[in-house]
Amino acid sequence: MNNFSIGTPVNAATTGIATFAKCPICSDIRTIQADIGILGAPFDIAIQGRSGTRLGPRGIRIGSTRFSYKPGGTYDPERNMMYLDTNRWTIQDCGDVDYVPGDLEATNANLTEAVKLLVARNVFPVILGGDHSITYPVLCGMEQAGPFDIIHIDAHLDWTQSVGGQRHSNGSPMRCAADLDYVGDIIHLGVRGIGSSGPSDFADAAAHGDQIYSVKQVRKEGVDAVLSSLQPKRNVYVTFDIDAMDATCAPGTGSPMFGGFWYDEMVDLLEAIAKRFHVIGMDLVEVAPQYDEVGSNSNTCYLAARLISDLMGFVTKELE
Ligand SMILES: [Mn+2]
Repeated sequence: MNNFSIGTPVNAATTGIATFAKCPICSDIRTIQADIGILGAPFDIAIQGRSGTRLGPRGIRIGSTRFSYKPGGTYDPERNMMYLDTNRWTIQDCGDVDYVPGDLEATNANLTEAVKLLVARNVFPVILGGDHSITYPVLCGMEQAGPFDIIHIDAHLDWTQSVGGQRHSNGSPMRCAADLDYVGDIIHLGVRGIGSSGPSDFADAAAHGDQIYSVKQVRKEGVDAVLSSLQPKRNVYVTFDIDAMDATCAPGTGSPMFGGFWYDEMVDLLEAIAKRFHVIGMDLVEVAPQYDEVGSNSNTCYLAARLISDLMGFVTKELE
């Protein structure tokens, strides 16, 4: 969306409406015609630790205004490639899914329905969380896109049985995902540190056939070896918890963890995922901008926006 200008608009990052990467707004998801649809899920009522991810989509959008996709694409000098050419790819920001205060079921139903609408219209969903409980209702909305495998990038396993009887907390999305009959294999990348999943949860995940890799294991074995635990060319959904990244570059989250991935190695991983599999959708969750603003720094929001943009660029490049 161009700013008003007597001459050619500059559209500087600090101006205009802060849609994702300042992409055009889709005002009615029921009639969307786009290749990629950005959709916010600003809910954090299922979080166990520090709240705040309800402001995640807004924070990520503000972080993303540093990018502006344009005709001809954006140049990556390291790869000598142009990415996300707006003449080739239509990316629209669908706004947020409505949140019903205190009602996880009604809120999740809204999210599932919105994702179904995107899938039915062949739009690649990019979901901005929200706490990690949003992934299960997103996956429910992805049923028509199944079967598919899942790549789960996270400091935590997220296979917790229940938290005080609540099966849909932010500690349980992968256990819930494993119950869906159109979800195939699951791999977890980045698991480390303290989480709500205990030894029996890890045993359950292993019994389901999940492959679990810590950051150290990914580094030791290499990206190709780790990704070879999934069949190539299959459909894959990517769910990305920002706490997979090291706490020093991603402090703006409920449970930041040291010993995480660095940006450069994550970009290589995302590129390898896009080349090896057919990525059909993604979410990025657990960004809590409140904890990010030390010294007016919004690194985590910017990092999240950057990682989403990188994966969108790699995925679309494979289809050009
Ligand atoms: Mn998680």
